[in-house]
Amino acid sequence: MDTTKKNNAILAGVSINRRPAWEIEDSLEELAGLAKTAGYSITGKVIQAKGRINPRSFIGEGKVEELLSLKTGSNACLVIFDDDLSPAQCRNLENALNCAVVDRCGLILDIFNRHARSREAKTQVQLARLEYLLPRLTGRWSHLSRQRGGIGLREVGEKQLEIDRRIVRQEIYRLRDKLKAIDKERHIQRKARDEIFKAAIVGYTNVGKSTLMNRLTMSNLFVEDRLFATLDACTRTLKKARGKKILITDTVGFIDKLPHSLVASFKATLDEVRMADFLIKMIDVSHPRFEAQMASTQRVIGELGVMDKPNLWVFNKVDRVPGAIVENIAARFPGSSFISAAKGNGCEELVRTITSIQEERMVERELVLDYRENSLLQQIRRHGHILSEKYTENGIRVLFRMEGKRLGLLKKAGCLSA
Ligand SMILES: Nc1nc2c(ncn2[C@@H]2O[C@H](COP(=O)(O)OP(=O)(O)OP(=O)(O)O)[C@@H](O)[C@H]2O)c(=O)[nH]1
Ligand SMILES: [Mg+2]
Repeated sequence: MDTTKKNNAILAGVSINRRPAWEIEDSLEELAGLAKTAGYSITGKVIQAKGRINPRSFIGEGKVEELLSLKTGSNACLVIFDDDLSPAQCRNLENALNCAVVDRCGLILDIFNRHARSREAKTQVQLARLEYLLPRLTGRWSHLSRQRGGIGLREVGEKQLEIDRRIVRQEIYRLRDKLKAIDKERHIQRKARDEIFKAAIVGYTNVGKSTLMNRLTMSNLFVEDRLFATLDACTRTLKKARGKKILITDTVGFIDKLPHSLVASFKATLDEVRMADFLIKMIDVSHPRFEAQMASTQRVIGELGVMDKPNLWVFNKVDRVPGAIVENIAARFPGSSFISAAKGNGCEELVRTITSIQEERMVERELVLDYRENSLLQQIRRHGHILSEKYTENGIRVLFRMEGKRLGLLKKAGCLSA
């Protein structure tokens, strides 16, 4: 769906499984943030507090009536549901309300589509969108426009619809193949970096991940007060005074109810998180529900299967909250870091923490290297700390500290036994 125009929209939320009212209000507020990012003005909202889900129209008939009059009164062109709608529910609602209806997933896909920059992100988003749209292609608004190669709003007949579906399916296969090829390239790039300690910044969208990345790596990545500013994982070198090289990766933000198709197609990006040695779990401490952010972050980390990785909670935006509150939170989450990525508070300390975590992972080993194996000595220098170096009859006796994972380098060269 094309949402580039500034348009009026109405939000709709339902209390499923007796969720408390504040939870729905919060979720709708986040939905409003998403809608704003997508270029909409919110002109009203409807909440169905009780009752069962209507399989036909998701909300009850009375609520549909309420939505219709609100929509007409406020001149809205779109109704955005906070929960997943089935393709049939979406269709029925569109017919009843006589306007476009989209759910949270559809809206997120739309935002992702507009924020995608790299070839990889664009391919991932396009695939997720088509998978989302395929069961939703209807005569009322078929989304395919072959001329533009994109997706638009257009009325079509049944025959055209079948053709459209076929084209979408073919396109899905093509994009999957393309992603596989990109994934291969990535794999090769990652392998080259595999020997270097890598920390990934993860967390809810808009918490300040890219701001921290910019500070730590002196980069100039795009930062904005909007949801999903970053869609591409980006890896750079941590700039610091001493020690071994450390890489930092900025990642796409998390959000509750992220479309499954998106999670799947962002596999390559999220693989960066899986490959990391260490996770910086970032939270916006100034967010009224920062604890819900912590829970979401834990959940996604669990889903990615990286719960066991060494990690650190980093509470950002301390400049936005009174010191007493920060102290209170610090007492509740001992061992966490408190920073302002924008202002720089606590960032040097964070760098020291990351460095010491890298150093803690090092083990001590001794080796006697043949004088001809100069390149191995260089490898040890590059990836570890040499404690002593003695020139003996048999070769160079080196005592060094190196990360356990990197010892593979030397094992491969036959210098170290397992
Ligand atoms: N006051 C304050 N604002 C901050 C701080 N860190 C980041 N911000 C602001 O928060 C907003 C989001 O920052 P980003 O760095 O884009 O956040 P992100 O986590 O990368 O967001 P996504 O890429 O959209 O998931 C921007 O407006 C930043 O200027 C901070 O320490 N203090
Ligand atoms: Mg970002």
